[in-house]
Amino acid sequence: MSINFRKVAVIGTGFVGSSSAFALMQSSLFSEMVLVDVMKEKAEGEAMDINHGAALCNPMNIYAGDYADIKDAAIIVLTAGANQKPGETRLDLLKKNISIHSSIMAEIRKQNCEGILIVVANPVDVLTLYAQKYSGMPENRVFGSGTVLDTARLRYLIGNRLDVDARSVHAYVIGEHGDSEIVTWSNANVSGVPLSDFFALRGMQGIGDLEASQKDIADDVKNAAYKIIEKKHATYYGIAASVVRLCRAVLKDEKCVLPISTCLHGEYGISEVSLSVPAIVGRNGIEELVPVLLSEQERDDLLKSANILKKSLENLDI
Ligand code: 6V0
Repeated sequence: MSINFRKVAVIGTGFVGSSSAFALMQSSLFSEMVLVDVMKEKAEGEAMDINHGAALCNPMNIYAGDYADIKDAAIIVLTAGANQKPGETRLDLLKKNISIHSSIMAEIRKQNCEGILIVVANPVDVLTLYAQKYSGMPENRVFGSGTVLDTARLRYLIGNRLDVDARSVHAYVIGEHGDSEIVTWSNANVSGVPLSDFFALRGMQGIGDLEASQKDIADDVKNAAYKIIEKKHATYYGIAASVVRLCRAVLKDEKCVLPISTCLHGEYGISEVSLSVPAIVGRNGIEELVPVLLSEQERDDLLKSANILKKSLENLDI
């Protein structure tokens, strides 16, 4: 069976899956969307609701289906799994979600999917490694949303602080999508102007301001999910927009550089662990990892992040 480039599948129709489905409907990227959930009624209800919205803005065929329906999808978005409760870290979800994903991988494997699999459920780095090993799909066609959302949060906060469009800010969050993530301050810039110069340009003189602002911003990025979960029990709109961003990069073969999660094989001195680094994303999924220059401190922190993730793999049969 060949790929239907107008079709997307979303597995898991909780907060993240349904928000992603709604955002994908509005994106006009696809004309067909199948929703799969172990609670079939939930998927059916979401399909009905989103179809009614689609009738007003972007007619498409949205339905609840099962795994046979994902086979020809150009992109499969995997959001199924427990979410964080207040006080829980993403790594706390590991045992529950590996067990859910082990049954999902068995289903995906049977379909011999030729499209792209985007893992979103947490802990996204470990579940990406798991999917790269057990989905039966080649490694380049499976990746995690990784720190795309964290990077959006970072760019939003820098843009907000400097009163400039977040899309003109160039900076990445890399490493674990979680507590050990790293902001690559050493190469951060606004439209090619180093951050320190841009701070001065916007009237924030003095290195003290810059360092304090960087620390505040990095903390806010790291704690964003905890704060949102404390207030509204789940996060979903930011990740839904990240899913659309990734789908657009793939579908339109954009070859856009995005910090997605994938298994490293010696890059940055890291092996056999999945975490986020900037990569060129296009029709074939991951085309190439981009070796961004890091400071010594950032390199050390990336290794620490990799080690934390590696430790979380101990006692798991991956
Ligand atoms: P939710 O609202 O509890 O939805 C989970 C859905 O998965 C439910 O509808 C379940 O019925 C379904 N489900 C469970 N088991 C299966 C199965 N075997 N097959 C199919 N469907 C199943 O959670 P929510 O939508 O809030 O979060 C989903 C996942 O996304 C969690 O792991 C979150 O931590 C993660 N997030 C990841 C983000 C990222 O940046 N990568 C951001 C936000 C949340």
